[in-house]
Amino acid sequence: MDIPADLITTVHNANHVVFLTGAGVSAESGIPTFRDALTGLWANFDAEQLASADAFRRDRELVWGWYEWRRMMVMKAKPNAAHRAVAEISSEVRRVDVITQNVDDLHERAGSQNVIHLHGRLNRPVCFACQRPHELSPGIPDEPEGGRRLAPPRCEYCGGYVRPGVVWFGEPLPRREWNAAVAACETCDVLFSVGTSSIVQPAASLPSIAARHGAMVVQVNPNWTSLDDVAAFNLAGGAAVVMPALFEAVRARPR
Ligand code: BV8
Ligand code: ZN
Repeated sequence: MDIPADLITTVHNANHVVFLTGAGVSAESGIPTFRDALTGLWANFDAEQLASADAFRRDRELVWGWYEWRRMMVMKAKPNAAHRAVAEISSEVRRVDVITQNVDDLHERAGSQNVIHLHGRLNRPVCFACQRPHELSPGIPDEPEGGRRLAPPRCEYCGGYVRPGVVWFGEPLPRREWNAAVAACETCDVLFSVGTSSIVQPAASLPSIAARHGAMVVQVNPNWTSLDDVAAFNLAGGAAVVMPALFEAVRARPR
């Protein structure tokens, strides 16, 4: 994959790089992208119908089953070359922030530190009633095959139902994570938007915030998104191919 020379120079000279990632960065780990994660029982739902508090109130076993199925897939998956390249580039750039919309832990397992999770995490469930964290039993419980309903656990403090620790549609993003993401975008030299359809707000507004503060915006996505018009470079390829190629090119530059 050819990386434009002036992009390599910009990254090589950058003091602060931000990676904003979406489901596409985990695609090559075998995790279906957000809009593809609807198979089996869920084939006739659209994501926004399942990823909401109303859906959980309407049918908590359907929703809990969907998230447990996704969590099992993540536990069985491995970080791919894109996650690893994002982690490794930290040794070449003074400051790197990883801001993810993903609810998996593949960036952490690839070695990235202090990952900012805008939309929560699959492995951090909380009580729907009192919001206290709930400890999941370790290991991969029996495989809820794609499409099984599962009864969510009960909160040990108040008896409420446990819900996935993710931000659902219509719910506000966690304030600390959102503020940290905006602050990083206001001072970075380069923002890479990797594997996101750039549809979900307010996450999709981050690249424009970075561009308004003078950052170069680079998109990595095999498909067109509305960000194509904002990005200085559109690297049309899979993240697991493009990101390692970028990292190699930057590392090959003499210091
Ligand atoms: C809020 C956690 C307010 C759950 C998620 C109308 C206009 C504008 C906004 C709205 C509107 N109506 C409603 C809204 C707001 C709404 C929204 O944005 N809706 C969208 C659908 C228009 N947003 C919200 O509700 C947010 N909250 O606004 O609150 C508020 C304020 C105060 C008080 C109360 C309320 C909350 C949004 C968070 C929702 N939760 N996730 C879960 O995961 O189940 S979002 C969900 O979508 C995932 O996090 C996912 O990451 C995210 C975005 O999807 P992508 O990551 O982009 O994944 P997708 O499948 O879409 O795309 C994959 C991309 O990868 C594709 O482009 C593909 O080409 C590419 N790709 C594929 N393979 C590869 C690849 N790229 C690289 N390499 C590859 N190999
Ligand atoms: Zn509780």
